[in-house]
Amino acid sequence: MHFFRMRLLGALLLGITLISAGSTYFDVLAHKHSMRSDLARRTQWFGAGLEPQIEQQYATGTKVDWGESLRRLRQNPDQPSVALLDLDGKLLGSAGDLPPFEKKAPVVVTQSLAEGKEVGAFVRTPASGTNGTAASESNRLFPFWPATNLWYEDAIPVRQGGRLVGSLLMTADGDYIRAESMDLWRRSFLRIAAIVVLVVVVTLLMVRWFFQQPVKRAAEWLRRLRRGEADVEDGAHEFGDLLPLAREVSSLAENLTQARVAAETEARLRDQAENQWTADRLAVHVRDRLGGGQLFVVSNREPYIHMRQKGHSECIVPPSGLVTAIEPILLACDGTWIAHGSGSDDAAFVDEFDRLRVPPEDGRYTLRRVWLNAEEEAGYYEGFANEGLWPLCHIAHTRPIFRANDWGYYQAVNEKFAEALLEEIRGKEHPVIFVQDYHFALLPRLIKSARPDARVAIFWHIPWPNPESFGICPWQAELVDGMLGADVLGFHLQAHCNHFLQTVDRVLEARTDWEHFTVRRKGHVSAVRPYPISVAWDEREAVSPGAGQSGVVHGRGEGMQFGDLAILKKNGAGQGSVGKFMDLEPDMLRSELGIGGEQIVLGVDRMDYTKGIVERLLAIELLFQEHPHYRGELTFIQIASPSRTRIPRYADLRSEVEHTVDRINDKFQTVNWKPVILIQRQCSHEEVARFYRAADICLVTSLHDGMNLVAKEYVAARNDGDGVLVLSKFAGAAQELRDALVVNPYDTARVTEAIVTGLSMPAEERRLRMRRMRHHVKEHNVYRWASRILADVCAVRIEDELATEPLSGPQPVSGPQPVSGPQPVRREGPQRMRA
Ligand code: ADQ
Repeated sequence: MHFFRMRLLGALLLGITLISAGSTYFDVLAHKHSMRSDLARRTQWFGAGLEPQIEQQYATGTKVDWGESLRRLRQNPDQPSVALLDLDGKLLGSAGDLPPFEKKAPVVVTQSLAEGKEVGAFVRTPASGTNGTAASESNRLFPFWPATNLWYEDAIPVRQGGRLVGSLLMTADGDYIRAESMDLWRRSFLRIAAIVVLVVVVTLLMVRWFFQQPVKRAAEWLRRLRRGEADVEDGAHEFGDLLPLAREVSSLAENLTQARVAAETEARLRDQAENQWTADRLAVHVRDRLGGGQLFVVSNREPYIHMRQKGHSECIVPPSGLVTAIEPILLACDGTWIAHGSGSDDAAFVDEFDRLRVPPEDGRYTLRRVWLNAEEEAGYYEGFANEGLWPLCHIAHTRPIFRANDWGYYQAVNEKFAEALLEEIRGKEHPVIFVQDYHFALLPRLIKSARPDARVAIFWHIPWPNPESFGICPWQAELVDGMLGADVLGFHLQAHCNHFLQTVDRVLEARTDWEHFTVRRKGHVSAVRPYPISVAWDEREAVSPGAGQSGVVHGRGEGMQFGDLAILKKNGAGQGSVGKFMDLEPDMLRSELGIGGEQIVLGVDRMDYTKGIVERLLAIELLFQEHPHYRGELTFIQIASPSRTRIPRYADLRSEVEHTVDRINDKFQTVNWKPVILIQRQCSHEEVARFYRAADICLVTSLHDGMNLVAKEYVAARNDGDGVLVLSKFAGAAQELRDALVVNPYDTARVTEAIVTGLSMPAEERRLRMRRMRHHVKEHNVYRWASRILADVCAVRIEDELATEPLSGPQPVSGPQPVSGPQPVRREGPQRMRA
């Protein structure tokens, strides 16, 4: 820094001095020139006035005392000195001080006589003392230069009757010109010195304020960051005005922090020989498996939604488990995510191919938006998917509605997505395609028929019912055939895989292999496997149900499914910021909500009839009825985000829930206590996490659920090792979280009993159960889920299949291999096949 300052100062001094000296030099030159012209002009005028009078005196023919005559004519001592010389240069007379020229006439005189016209010039003579002031002045400044005097000499030829008779010489002292020039230099020097000092001081201060101090602070921050003592977010303001640099360095630092956390995690995992998956490990794993291939994800919901709100655009991240699991892979492999562009401002952010790079602040993979009109959305999404397939697959006693019109839209939208996907994979060799959920049952077949070289997986996020139930669907054969276009079909549970194979057996001409859990149809083999989904596990041991990205809003949109709920609150906690909320005391939450009771029972769901919200409320009502000592002591909080509000069944559910809550509150509430608090909105990650940490019991009473992420999120959030989970036996999660209090949600008395058991459970048992559940969720997190399904689809031997196509007649069964994960339950008896 010292060296930098010295160089800066040197450059400033040199630059300012050179510029100022140069400009002063030209000023002085101009001034000198004007003074010289002025002196010459004055002398010439004076001579021009004298010349006629001299010639007049010559004309008289009398002898004239030229010395006396010139003294008379000169009158004023300030006027130039004057001399008259004859044709030989001999002095005839003079007035005033003259430069010494006894031996030789001045050059101007000789020249004027030779040419017969007036001649003037500046001359220097050795300092004579006649004009000592200016000469000594210059000597003082430049003592090594010989002292001289400056004169202006002007010679005018004198004629008598046209004949040249002599020369009139005028000499003017010019030393004052040099003195004034010197004075100008001296004043300029002082001015230059003042400017230099001022500029240097200002520059040094600016360097100090705007550069040196921010750099010093930033360096200190980087040092602390390196030692792990500072946060990445602190960095931006340490840089002061060097903001663009701050952004780059902050993102570099963030990457470094992540790399360090990943390295530490890996080291710890190696040390503990644990089988824990992280986002980084998943990214590396999938990149290896993909080789040169590219990954394409298709889902109805997009990972970034642009919404127009209050006149400005906002980017929302739905913090779904899907985004958490899939995004690290796309970030690492630069793949493409194809989804419905559902945001009100989505169109404003895409290029001419409907693509944009995301995350918005650091585009690392492509989001391709597919546009749907209102009829398509109503028919495909609300109609066929959510009024038809959703109740069809959930045994929750809501009648599925199948309309031919909706089916038409469902087919059309699947074709639309297939077209978009085919456009994206054009020219790409062996692309890997990962299709999400029941919105796209037809997509795998559509893709595979056009691009047999593509590897396709589909994951079905909801249950697959038994074949009798599925048989209600008039288009069951088309749906199952569409799905069998995939190489890998994933469900949460083995039971769902079994149901799917049974359905295939019933509805299609296909060969099912119950030993390897594969289906061969039209020469193509599909593997059917369970991949129980999970939640992200943050190494800092906080809940992180969604991936965090700075600069965007983390939330979920109204009516979204599978964690697709819109939280329109800024600064949602990413994985890095969760820690800040861990300090918030449950007591604070109680006082914020005005909760009178000591204990909290919690429910978190989309407002969906499959989640058993009314059944849960009935159990709470029974609790207060049968166990009055909980009145005033316990509060039940239900967070229910509005979902699919345009569908009548959902509107009915909402009013049923509200009436039930009102009834319970009317029955039991007191002045200081409200038994049930119903929060009907979407909450941010950190809000949900706070509720999870404050709840003594989390109630998950789904009537039927593929997995249920709330159960796992609750466990992941309880980094204090406490809390009790009451879990429906009809939720997929019950297969894994054996230490929950498992209940039948239809059995109200048993649910109430489980709540009482949970509330009175000894702390030791609570902690033991929670420890076991946390261990399971940690090891079976969402990264492991994604790694398994993608590893399996990448391992599919497409080449073998392509080589043997087209097939005719029944073929021997051989599944794609190798396929990881637990082997399916083997059925007793001979292998069942259906040709
Ligand atoms: P869903 O039925 O939508 O998805 P579920 O597993 O119940 O999903 O998870 C719901 C998610 O939404 C959780 O992440 C939860 O935190 C969040 N959530 C719920 N209410 C919220 C609120 N008010 N505010 C903020 N967040 C809220 C489908 C299947 C499930 C399966 C998932 C994943 O129905 O069985 O587990 O997909 O495959």
